[in-house]
Amino acid sequence: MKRYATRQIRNVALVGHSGAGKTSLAEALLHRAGAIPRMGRVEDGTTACDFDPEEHKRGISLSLSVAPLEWRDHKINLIDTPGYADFMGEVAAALRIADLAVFVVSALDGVEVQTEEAWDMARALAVPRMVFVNKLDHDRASYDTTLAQLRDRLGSGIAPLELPIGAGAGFRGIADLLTDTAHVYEKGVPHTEEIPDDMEELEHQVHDNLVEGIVVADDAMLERYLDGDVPGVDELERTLHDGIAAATVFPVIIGSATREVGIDRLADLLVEIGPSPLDRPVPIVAGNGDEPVRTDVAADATGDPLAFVFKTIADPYVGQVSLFRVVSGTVRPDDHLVNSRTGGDERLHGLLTMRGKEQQPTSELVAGDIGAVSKLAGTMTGDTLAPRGKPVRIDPIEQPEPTLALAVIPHTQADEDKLATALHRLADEDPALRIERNDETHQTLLQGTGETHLQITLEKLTRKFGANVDTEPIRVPYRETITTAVTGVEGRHKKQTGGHGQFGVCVIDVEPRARGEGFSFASTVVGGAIGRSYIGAVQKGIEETMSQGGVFGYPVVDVGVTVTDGKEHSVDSSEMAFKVAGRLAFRAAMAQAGPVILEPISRVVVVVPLDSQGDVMGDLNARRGRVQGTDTTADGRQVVTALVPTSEIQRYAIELRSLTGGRGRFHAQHDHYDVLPPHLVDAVRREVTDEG
Ligand SMILES: Nc1nc2c(ncn2[C@@H]2O[C@H](COP(=O)(O)OP(=O)(O)O)[C@@H](O)[C@H]2O)c(=O)[nH]1
Ligand SMILES: [Mg+2]
Repeated sequence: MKRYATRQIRNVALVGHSGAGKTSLAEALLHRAGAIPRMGRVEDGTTACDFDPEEHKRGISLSLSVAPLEWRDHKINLIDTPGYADFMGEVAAALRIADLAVFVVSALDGVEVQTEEAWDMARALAVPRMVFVNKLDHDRASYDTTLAQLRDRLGSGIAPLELPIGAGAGFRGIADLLTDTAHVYEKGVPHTEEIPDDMEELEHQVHDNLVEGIVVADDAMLERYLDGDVPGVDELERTLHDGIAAATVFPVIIGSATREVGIDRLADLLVEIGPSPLDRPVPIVAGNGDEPVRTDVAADATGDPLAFVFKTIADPYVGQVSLFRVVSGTVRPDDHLVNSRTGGDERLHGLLTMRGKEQQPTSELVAGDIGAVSKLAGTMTGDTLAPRGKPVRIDPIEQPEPTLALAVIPHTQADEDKLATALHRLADEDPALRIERNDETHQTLLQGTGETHLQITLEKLTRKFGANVDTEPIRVPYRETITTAVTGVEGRHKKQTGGHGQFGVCVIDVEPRARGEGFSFASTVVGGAIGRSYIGAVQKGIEETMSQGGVFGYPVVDVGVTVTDGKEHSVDSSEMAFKVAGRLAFRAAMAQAGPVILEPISRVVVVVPLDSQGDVMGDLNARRGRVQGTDTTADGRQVVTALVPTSEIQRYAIELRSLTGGRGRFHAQHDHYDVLPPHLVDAVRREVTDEG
């Protein structure tokens, strides 16, 4: 590939709902530009951007991928992203390094949930945006409906630049509203014609829409327009250009990825009006710890080299590959930079450009360009590499909260040996994945953003690292306690087995303590009825019993114990005997002291559209939840806060998604422990194993 200056680079993220045609559009752009000899198909698993077996199996993209192409003396770095709800973290990463986001919207399905979600993310980051309405060759495609939805759901500034000529199978070209010309396609190649007569009226009408969409970006022009003064084409184009860069105007163009209609026009537009890295300085944090200074750094190829790692790929053979954007300066193979988070030195051994999974060595990458490097020593996604002595950071990428978890159990010892490393490597590659060991329930937990995410993780675990696991539901960390005080309970351990016997007697009082106060132990034994070390042994026996499980088989908490009396034998007593006596006394006392199971309660905050608030609150009630309050966000969504038993929301990620058509979000956090209602105790109690 030729060398390109920063101003000739375009970093373009393709985003939108799953199935809209992003990966196909990337393929069509690569094909039109001659970067690939023939068009692959998503269905056949032959596209440049979907390359993982897990992606082929499902026919959907699961992680972002980068594919560069050359068009009219420019280098366009396409960043294809997944559109599936579980993988929005990948979209967040792509939006952080793109200078323009092309929203691909299917003219068949319209504006879908994940498109709106990604639009909100792009708006929050002030990323310039445009829309490509795809699949216009489809029989059920409707441009009018789609355009109306774009206006309705994405807000002001939607500026349709084009109209389709022909519909469904008869879709054959594009009318350009700014220049009043028709472009008719044959096998992906366009020729220019007059606008068909029967379209003229419609064209006028949409042209007015276009002008309205553009003039909103410029207050003075909007005022003149409202006074009846319609701006000329030149003025419109200039305003359009400024409006795109300012992320206030969003041009809409049209086509068909699989039929390769409108692809050249998209590429032209990216080159002509797409912002270059020069237009988009990157916010950085400079300075050492105490007094961080926030500034912007320009994409200056002669400046200090700075690289931002936005993606890590774990390859079991090659090792780790880090994808980065050169924020400023120029990087070359064997350059030394420092990881600003760790302070560790990193040498950029081989410098690469990526196209999907293919890697090409490259001799330099200038400011604004995207590349990769393998085998960095200690760098993760979200890290910044900077020159030594100039620790500069770029804010890490915001990751979605894990909302669903499952527990994994290795098949064999060999699998167990591989598991920890494999999980660690997968978590390095996938910042949305969290691994946790729960010492209370003795489970290894995978936490992710949804069922598909966790499923994919398990497949990768086996495919990439050869670790085979079973899964099981998460065990709820129930506990137990007592509700009334009991006094004078005796624990007597007496055994005569041939020679040496075992003897120990203790008498205890127990009382409930407040939630969270834990265990307390005291002795009121007087007159040396039992020795000091035996009292210690009683305490040990009780503490062991509490952690092994009380009458229902769960750890016992929040109990106060007092030893009041006891008996010892000069020959047969031992610490062991008093430990056993302590256990027996505690078990007996607990059984009389109104034992209950405590269940964890989570504080759940659910954000949903107004029209599903009723359903969501009803559902929370059905889960034994107690709604604490409701609120409204700035954009009119409802925020419901509730306390819900943790056992009832283990799979809430899946259930909320179906309850709200994917429009609901939630966050759950452990809040406190509360008594499990008596009618549920039998379903929850565990076999108590007394190995007394
Ligand atoms: N008819 C038609 N189908 C398309 C078009 N673009 C993509 N598709 C199909 O839509 C499906 C989803 O496409 P894909 O590129 O994977 O969408 P993505 O999830 O947005 O990446 C695939 O079956 C494609 O063949 C198009 O322009 N017209
Ligand atoms: Mg895709």
